[in-house]
Amino acid sequence: MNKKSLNKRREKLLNQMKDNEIIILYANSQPTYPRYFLQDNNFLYFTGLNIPDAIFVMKRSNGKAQFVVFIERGIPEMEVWEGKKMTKEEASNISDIKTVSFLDEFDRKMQIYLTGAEKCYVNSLGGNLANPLNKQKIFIQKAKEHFPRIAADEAMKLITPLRAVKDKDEIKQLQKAIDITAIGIESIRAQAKAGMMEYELEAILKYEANRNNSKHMSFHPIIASGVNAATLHYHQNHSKIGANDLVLLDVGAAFNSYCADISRTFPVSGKFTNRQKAVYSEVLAVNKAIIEMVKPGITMLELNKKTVDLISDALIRLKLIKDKKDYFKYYMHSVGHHLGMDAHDFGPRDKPLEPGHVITVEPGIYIAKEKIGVRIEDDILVTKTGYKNLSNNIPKEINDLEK
Ligand SMILES: [Mn+2]
Repeated sequence: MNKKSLNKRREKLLNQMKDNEIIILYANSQPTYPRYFLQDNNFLYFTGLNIPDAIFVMKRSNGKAQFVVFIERGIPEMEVWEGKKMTKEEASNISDIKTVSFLDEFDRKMQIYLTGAEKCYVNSLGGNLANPLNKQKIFIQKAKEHFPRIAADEAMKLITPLRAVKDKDEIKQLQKAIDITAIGIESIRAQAKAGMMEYELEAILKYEANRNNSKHMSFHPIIASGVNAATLHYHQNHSKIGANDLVLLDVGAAFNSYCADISRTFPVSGKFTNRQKAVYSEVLAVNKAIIEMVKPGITMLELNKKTVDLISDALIRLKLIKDKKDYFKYYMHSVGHHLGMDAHDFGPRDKPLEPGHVITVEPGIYIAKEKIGVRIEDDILVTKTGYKNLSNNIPKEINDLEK
């Protein structure tokens, strides 16, 4: 991440805050075995630091920002096990934050920040009684005991509008993630054969992603053949692919924490049956019609309403329903979501889309009794005049999918 972007983001964040307000963003913790660390995207977005257990704090007073990032202190005896920790100088250099302190100084230094503060925004404050308290909530509890005047609020309120609008740098990284995913999908289509296990196709995707500069997936890939494609969040990927099956891929590689999210559906035999072709054509027509509608001013809710309308008509043509209101038996999700550092990124559903928003358009029809599930998903950038389909190069026309 370049320093200019990081500073711009922090400045925009500050502009959303009032005097005597603090925002505290926690990095994710180092997980125990198998030690697969993924950073908290809000922390990453404002600091550029991909290290566990750090904390970013920014306070606004007299219109000015005061900020610090706390990092783990390296313990020489642990180095042989864990390697070297990032130093203060390195952290400062990456984040362009001048004040870097060690975590063991957190309580003492926060005393200074909290004195006179009125409100404290924290990430991941959202409530779920089924979960244990996280570090954020424990901090707020303690802060309120010592400083009863302080109110607490969810930081996402301030962050969502910022993260929803992607800058040029972010679009580039998203495009890269999509292009890597395209290589994976192409390779899967070239190698898929009846009799293979779905997880073999998963292996091809992950191999191509890793080979092409993506360290991890955006989310656990869905590789669903036959009837499995009618289970929306099928993730086991453990069935044998049948000779006449359609294979539904809902997959994405991540690049520098930016997530692609693409769905394609193809016949493993290289030839659609008539019925599969009929269903596929209807979904493809909806996919294209909805993409055409994307422009500043329209809302995700409006796009979904139109999708329901178009799919209902299609379902009648396919003789699956007689009454339009029964559409939900074959189309149960909504047409898309914002996309960015999170595969389901932060962005408004009920407010107008703006240039710089990136959304998915992913209509589908799912007919379990016919072992057919079709979803076609593209990643769409909202531009000043309309849209740009970032996944335009990934084949979805019937001619291109048949061999
Ligand atoms: Mn999606």
